[in-house]
Amino acid sequence: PSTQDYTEQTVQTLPLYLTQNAPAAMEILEAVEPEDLECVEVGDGNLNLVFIVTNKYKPEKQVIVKQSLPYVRCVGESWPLTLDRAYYEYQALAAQKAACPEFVPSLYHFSKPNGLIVMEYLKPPHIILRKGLIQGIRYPTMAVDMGTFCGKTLFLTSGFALSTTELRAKVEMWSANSEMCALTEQVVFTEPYMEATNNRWTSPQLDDEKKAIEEDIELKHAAAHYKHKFVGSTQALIHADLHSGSVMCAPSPQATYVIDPEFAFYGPMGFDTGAFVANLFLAYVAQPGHPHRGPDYAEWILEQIVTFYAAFERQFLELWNDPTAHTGFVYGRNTLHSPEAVARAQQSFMKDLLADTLGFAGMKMLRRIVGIAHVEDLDSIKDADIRAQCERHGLALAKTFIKTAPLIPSMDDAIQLARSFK
Ligand code: ADP
Ligand code: SR1
Ligand code: MG
Ligand code: MG
Ligand code: MG
Repeated sequence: PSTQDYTEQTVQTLPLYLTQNAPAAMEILEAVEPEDLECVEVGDGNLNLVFIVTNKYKPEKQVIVKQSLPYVRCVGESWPLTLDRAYYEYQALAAQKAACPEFVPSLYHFSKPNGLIVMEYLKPPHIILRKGLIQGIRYPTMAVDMGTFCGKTLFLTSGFALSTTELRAKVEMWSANSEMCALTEQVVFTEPYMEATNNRWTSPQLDDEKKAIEEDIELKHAAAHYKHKFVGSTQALIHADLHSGSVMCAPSPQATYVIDPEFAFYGPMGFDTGAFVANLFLAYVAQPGHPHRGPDYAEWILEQIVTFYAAFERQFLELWNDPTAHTGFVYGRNTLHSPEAVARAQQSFMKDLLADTLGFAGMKMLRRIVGIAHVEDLDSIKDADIRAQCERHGLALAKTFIKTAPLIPSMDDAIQLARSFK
């Protein structure tokens, strides 16, 4: 949409906007007029505005309003960014809800010109997973839930479930989210490996580490391979920003929701599994900066990485083994039907996917330490020497993943590497 038809909402304007434009949201709110509504802005992400809207007279009746700004929020108007990201977020939430309804919030309203989505409010005790990990919360089913989410959304939107014609139509539609892909290409795959004004790192402690990245030909070669794969692979509809700030959890009873898929497009499956694993590894390497939690919590995080990946593989293979789900052309059942042929195909596909997961995980870890956008797990460590030590650990692990992912036989071996690099 052009910015002409766009009105940036405020806590003052939003009640009238909803009353005039969003009947389904008003129904959820059980509200009839603007005066019934109260709004607060709570956005803490890098890109957008987020409001909680409450019915003053029925305070349990609440919704979330998320609105794109015509620029990158954490940078300002100097970095314009398409309002269309709200359209792709809305479409991706709908597609993910269809594939995995249990872990995706409900949608109530969408306006393309305003880049505005109204969705289910995930109330306290739901909090952002990253914040929960910083507090030292142990979530009993989060890792399995996230494995299930990735298994279902990646399998069911891919050529394992779709015909070639269907897949190409989806690829065409989602390819138009290219401005968001370009942002990722810039801040994840390119700038961290060169001198760029957007980059930042703990300085002077990591100055030598940053220079070494720029001069490491083997690392830059491997990074170029993953960038090529990010741009050229069209395996599945991926979330494409699946860090621990895109997950909301409640501890007990445990609940898990995935939010914020505005970067979604048809890309490599391993970019999602890798992003999630990367953010757990970052939480792990940050543990010496949060000593009050004790060493057990660091081990708990590593266990979650293995549990997540096992649940992902289990869910993915369960769908592959189900003829009502495996209806697509990839390893089509008409040609590959003997149990030996299927076992071989599954083994080889899952081996490649593990390598992609670890390679992309390395890319996502490295960018969070020397690129533009960091993670609170590390940034909240006040002592710069301790923080730099944690970040060195993260960089060593990231570089090993980027350079040698195909040589790491299992996720158990990957967490063993994380332990051994201390
Ligand atoms: P951004 O794209 O700017 O990163 P997010 O979608 O991640 O925006 O939302 C920013 C914050 O708003 C989240 O970290 C969370 O605190 C809050 N939020 C977003 N969606 C919801 C929701 N459905 N329920 C509750 N809080 C939400
Ligand atoms: C300007 S970079 C901002 C980052 O925040 C988003 O959530 C994505 O991770 C993006 O890379
Ligand atoms: Mg976010
Ligand atoms: Mg976002
Ligand atoms: Mg990341």
